[in-house]
Amino acid sequence: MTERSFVMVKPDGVAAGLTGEIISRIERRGLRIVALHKAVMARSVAEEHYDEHRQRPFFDELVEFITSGPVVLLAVEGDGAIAVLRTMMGATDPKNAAPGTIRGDYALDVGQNIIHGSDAPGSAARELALHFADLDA
Ligand code: IDP
Ligand code: MG
Repeated sequence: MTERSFVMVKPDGVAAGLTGEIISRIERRGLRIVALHKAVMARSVAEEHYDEHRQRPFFDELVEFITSGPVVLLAVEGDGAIAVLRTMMGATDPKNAAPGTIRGDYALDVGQNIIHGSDAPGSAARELALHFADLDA
C-alpha cells in the first residue's frame, strides 16, 4: 500500500555530511521524496515532535540535541514506506543496529543516531502535519 512517512536527518547526520548518502539510499530503494526542507528546528516544534517522550529522563537532552544544528526534513512516499524506512534505519541503539542499516553503518551512540523515521501510520500523519503543514494529504 502506498503510504507516506516523515524522515529526518538529525544534526549529527547533517554535520557528518551524510545527507546525500541517506537521500541516495532512500531513492535507490525505490521510495520517492515528495518534500524536503533544511532548517534548525524551533524548540517548541522539537518538543511537540517528541511529545511521546516528554516523561523520559533523556527528553531535555533529546530536544537540546535535535535543535543544536540544521536538520533535513523529508516526506517520503512508497509501497510500505513506513516499515521499509524503519528497517533501513536499523535499531534505535546503533550498537544493536545491523550492518547495512543507516544506524548500523554510521552511528554508535543512542543519543546521536543520525536519522528519525515515523514508526506507524498515526505518527507519520502527525509528524507530516507538524513539519509539512502545506503538504497535500
Ligand atoms: P526511534 O528514533 O528509533 O523511533 P525512540 O524510542 O522513538 O526511537 O526514541 C526517540 C529518540 O530518542 C531516539 O532516536 C534516540 O535519539 C533518543 N533516545 C532513545 N532512547 C534514549 C536513551 O536511552 N538515551 C538517550 N537518548 C535516547
Ligand atoms: Mg520513535
